[in-house]
Amino acid sequence: MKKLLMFAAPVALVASVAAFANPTETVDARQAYFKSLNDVMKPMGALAKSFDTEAAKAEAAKLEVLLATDIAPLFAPGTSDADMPGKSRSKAAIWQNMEDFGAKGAAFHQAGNALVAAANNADSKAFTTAFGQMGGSCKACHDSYRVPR
Ligand code: ASC
Repeated sequence: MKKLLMFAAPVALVASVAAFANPTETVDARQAYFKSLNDVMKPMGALAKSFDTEAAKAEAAKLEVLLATDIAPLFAPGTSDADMPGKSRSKAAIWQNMEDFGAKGAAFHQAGNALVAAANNADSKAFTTAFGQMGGSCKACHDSYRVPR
């Protein structure tokens, strides 16, 4: 649990996630969070190919909120695929490898922060590089810890 807190942003939490009433609510909130992340990553992918400063800044502002969200409560114990088959796609391996999971979360934050900074600096080259790192950090976690469809 302690390591999972590495997901938390070092600054004040803008949009902290409350504790959830039950495992179903937890998984629903988790899936909504990652859907929001995907909703930002899609336009950012387009911007990584064809940069536009204002659009990049607008997406970066959304990403910043997501990065400032403490997602530890979204990975409450009892919400793995083994606990909730057909509902959860989070492998039980997460809770057995919390240190590595936290390290992957930290890499995700580092890449995300670089992406936000590149957008705000109107640095298209850095933006493209950071977008690649960000996608890599998503994939690394999925490869180890997400049940394939
Ligand atoms: C995305 C998204 C992911 C990652 C992953 C990168 O935009 O929704 O899950 O990038 O595809 O490999």
